[in-house]
Amino acid sequence: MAIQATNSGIFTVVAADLNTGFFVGSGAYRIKLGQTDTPIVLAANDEGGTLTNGWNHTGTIDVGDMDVWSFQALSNETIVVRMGELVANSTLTPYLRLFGPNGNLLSQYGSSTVASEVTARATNSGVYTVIAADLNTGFFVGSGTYRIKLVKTGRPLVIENTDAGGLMTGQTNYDGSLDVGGMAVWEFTACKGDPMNLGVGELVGGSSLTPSIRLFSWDGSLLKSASGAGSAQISLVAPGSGTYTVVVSDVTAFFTGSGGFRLSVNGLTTGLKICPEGANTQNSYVRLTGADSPGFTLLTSTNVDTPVQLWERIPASQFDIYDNLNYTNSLTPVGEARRFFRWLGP
Ligand SMILES: [Ca+2]
Ligand SMILES: [Ca+2]
Ligand SMILES: [Ca+2]
Repeated sequence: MAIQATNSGIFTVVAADLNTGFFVGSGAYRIKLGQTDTPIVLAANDEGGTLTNGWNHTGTIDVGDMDVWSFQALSNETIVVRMGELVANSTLTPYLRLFGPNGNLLSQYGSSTVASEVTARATNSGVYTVIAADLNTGFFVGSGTYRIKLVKTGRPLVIENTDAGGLMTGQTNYDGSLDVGGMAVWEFTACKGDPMNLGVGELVGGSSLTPSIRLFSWDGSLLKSASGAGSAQISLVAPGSGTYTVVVSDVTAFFTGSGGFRLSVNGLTTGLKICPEGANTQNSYVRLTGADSPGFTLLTSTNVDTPVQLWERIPASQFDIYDNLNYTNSLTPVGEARRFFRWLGP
């Protein structure tokens, strides 16, 4: 059972038997509470806890079990969570529910026998809760092992060495493989006006994979998505300067597809970028984006010959939650019209 509390206080659960309505049954049982915005305490040999952005977690749903996972999200971030059974044709019907910090159910899916996806855009910052369970024919009789993965826009992204995804490095091709219910994620930085060309195609022609590509803006909004039986392409001009997120997944009906894929891009990269944002007679504007290198300090000066000790320091605290810093450079007095930036290593 699932309810949303209308009052604060002590709630009471009565667990009993209802065997054919005459209370003749008996037996040992397991009972578990999942509560939003509440620390998760795990029993031995159970699964749940913190979902790491980009990481594959695994668990087991025993009959009647549910695993409680949670993570922090910031307002406006887009959240995607996928779950897939690890053993093909297990009785598990993967069932996901996503709850917001205020306890509202934001998304749920349990209609596929093999995989599930829930997605939402955060309207509040706080702790989000995901309940992974079974919905086999509606009577919770299924069980099995599963994989679960969270992807959300915004950093950091943590990817296993054995998994595809992460920070784009300027390559044109990234190969990977999607198991049922899998998902791969990359990030890159771009300046407003930069061309962004992305394509995904199955590596084995005619595989069950229906490749899908989703591109999210630095502010968490979905910019564009595309899918196809064998391939899909996205082509657009960056509408702003910042960190972009790319999600590759399968969108076969009921998420039953799987297979190898190749993501092809126009040399997109991750890292600090200094993006011109225009000028008027008084000021020029730049946005610095992608400044997430730990221990590095960004320095600026209007005179490149100034000794490095005298350059103005821009601490990480001046960057916003998107790792962006909007910088206004006064064009007056004359001689201030140029501004230089440099990284200082740790
Ligand atoms: Ca479990
Ligand atoms: Ca199944
Ligand atoms: Ca296909």
